[in-house]
Amino acid sequence: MPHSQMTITHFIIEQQRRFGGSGNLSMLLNDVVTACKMISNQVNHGALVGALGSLDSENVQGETQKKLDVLSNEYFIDHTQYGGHLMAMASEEMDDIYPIPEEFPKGHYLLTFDPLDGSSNIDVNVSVGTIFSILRAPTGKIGVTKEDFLQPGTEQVCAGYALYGPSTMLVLTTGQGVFGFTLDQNVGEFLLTHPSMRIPEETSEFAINMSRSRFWEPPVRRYVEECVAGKEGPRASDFNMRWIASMVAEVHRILTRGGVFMYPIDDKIRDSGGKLRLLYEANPMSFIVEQAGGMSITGRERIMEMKPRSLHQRVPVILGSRTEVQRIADYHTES
Ligand code: P6P
Repeated sequence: MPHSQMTITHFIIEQQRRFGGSGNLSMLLNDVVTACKMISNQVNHGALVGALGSLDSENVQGETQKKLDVLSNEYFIDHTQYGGHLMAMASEEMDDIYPIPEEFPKGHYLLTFDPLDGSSNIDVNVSVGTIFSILRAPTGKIGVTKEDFLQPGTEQVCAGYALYGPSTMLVLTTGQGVFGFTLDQNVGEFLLTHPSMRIPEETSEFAINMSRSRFWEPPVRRYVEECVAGKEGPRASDFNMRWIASMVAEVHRILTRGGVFMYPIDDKIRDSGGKLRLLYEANPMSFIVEQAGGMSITGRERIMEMKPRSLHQRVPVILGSRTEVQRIADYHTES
């Protein structure tokens, strides 16, 4: 079957046959894909289904929850808890882990996810996304605890995101490259449209929230100022800037045309460790970026090698085109 018409279901089964596997991961992934389709449907209907706006509740991050945040979280639970492939899941929207209920069979995996990342954009109709990561569940023990989720990013079995933009796309890796699928709304299937995505090593585009510049550490300030100085500056080249305030959209742009995304540590968020969460934002995106030939660091270390200390731990994130991220790492070392 020509690649352009290969469904994600067909692709997942092919990957399973090529790299071995019992089929549990394939079936779990298919359940995740269904959850993303359900979220896409809600997001695409926006105000038509009364799902926009905020609730008067806050999530564990202390952020006001959007109706779609809660709905998306419920879709993930409803479509993945019954299949028998998971022992538990963890979400940005839930304080504690969610062990699979007694009435359902248990499986070999743990699932972490941010069901609707960038949801502050939802009411202004700007792209948002879902991020997910699959880890191996512990063996040889009864039950599952938070500690079982605290695995370094290098232990991830699979990572992916759905981007609800002009088209809905799903991008994933199982450690053998990065593959992109576009949702054919008429068929209701994701079709393989971007086999083997690679991040260009060089770039002239950076993404950072410039309104925080007064809080930045010297290496970040130096890097951004040199980019802004353009042809007349030390880089002797002009740079472009983007900031969508939706990590999934930023990462997808970088996967497509290169770039650097930075949410570094700064004086204002130093006490909380950063802005983005390690388990269900930084680690899955780092797995994808590294598999596409890019680099993902905190500024001082490789994100995927960090040993998580807590379920909702926040970390600084600097990721994207290898040459530029390496330059930023060098500036941190020099300072
Ligand atoms: P700021 C969205 O809330 C998010 O977690 C990421 O998707 C995004 O990159 C970042 O925060 C935006 O942060 O401070 O610009 O609103």
